Amino acid sequence: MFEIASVSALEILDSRSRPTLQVTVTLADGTTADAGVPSGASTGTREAVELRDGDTDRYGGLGVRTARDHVDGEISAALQGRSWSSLADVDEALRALDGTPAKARLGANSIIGTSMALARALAVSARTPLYASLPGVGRSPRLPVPCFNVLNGGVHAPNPLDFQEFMISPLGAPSLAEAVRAGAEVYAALRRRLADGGHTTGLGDEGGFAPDLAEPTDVLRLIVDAITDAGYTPGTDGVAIALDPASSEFQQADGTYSVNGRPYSSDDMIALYTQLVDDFPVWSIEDGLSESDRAGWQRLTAALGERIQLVGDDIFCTNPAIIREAIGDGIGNAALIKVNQIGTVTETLAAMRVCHEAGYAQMVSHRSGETPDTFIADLAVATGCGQIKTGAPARGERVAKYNRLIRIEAETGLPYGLR
Ligand code: 2PG
Ligand code: MG
Repeated sequence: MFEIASVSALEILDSRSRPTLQVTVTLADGTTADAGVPSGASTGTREAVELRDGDTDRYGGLGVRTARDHVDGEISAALQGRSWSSLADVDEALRALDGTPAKARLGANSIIGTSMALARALAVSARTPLYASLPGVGRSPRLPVPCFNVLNGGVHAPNPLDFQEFMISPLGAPSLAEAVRAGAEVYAALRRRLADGGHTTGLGDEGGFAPDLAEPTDVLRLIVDAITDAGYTPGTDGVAIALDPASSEFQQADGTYSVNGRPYSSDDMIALYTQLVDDFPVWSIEDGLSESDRAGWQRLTAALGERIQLVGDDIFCTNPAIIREAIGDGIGNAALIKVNQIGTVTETLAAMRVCHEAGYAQMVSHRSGETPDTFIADLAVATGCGQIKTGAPARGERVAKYNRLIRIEAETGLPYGLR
């Protein structure tokens, strides 16, 4: 049992220079802990609601003072002065206090910040690392394979590339530390390739390069070359490639997808992905089709689900009920897991449990707008899901998560790799 003395919030900046919340929870035993709230750009329509002030005189309407005031006022008042038996108890109370299906009243940003800070405070109070204190989902802990987003496009970069994320996954690495090394070495080799080819080496929102390239196959060729340059084997024995096209963002009003100026039907997209999987060491594709293209997703899963991982992000929104329904419909074979998409740590764990029970893989994920908060590193380890994506091996808010994983590996010696 524990008691909460206070909950408070500050409006701080995220990695994209937009306001977000830092929430602080103080327990009655004096323990205090913070959490930084992440924020997406390519969001699913069924995500829990991120509350923004809409006051265009401040931060172009993106201020979070209303959400901050909800934390300092209603949330703090509701959680004080009684005892609680678990994080799940408090998360359920937060959900009930909000009272809307998508946390639209108090804001998912207020609620997830409170939930994360409380989870951390409970770990500190118990003198346990966060990864050892978080409730699991029925699997032993392990170090996840990091998926480094080395080349950015879509809404995360001002280049003409429609696909949002080109990631490298050191599946064949012997340890997390060696996986991080592979990620950084390939990243350096890719920078050299880009510079030698006369491209800019400026970065996108998640720290990957953002050159003026528009053709996905051109990017894939460069990445395969960079993997080889760095002395690794392209493929699942060495360093493989994961894509997040984030296709909801380039689906047109008529339902077709626009890739490098060409229109593709859902079936054309499936044919394109099949070709990419034939020609390149692509082992995972996230949001290959849009969140509204359920029939297309079913055909994509039938076509490629035995060969590669098909991850649902926008179409699942880390929502246990939505994921359960999609599993029944034969959509995808893995889920992206983002804490702020659903709005509490407990519901995030429930979403992972639903996946685990159905044999769907899970990849824990950052958002494109981040803080140096490393919560998701501990979450990935605690749940033993085996996969995490948290941007390039560059930029402080991304590297903080990878460095946290290095620390956890050093402390625990837990096994590394996919499940
Ligand atoms: C995604 C994410 C994270 P955003 O689409 O998977 O990379 O982007 O946070 O902008 O939704
Ligand atoms: Mg995505």
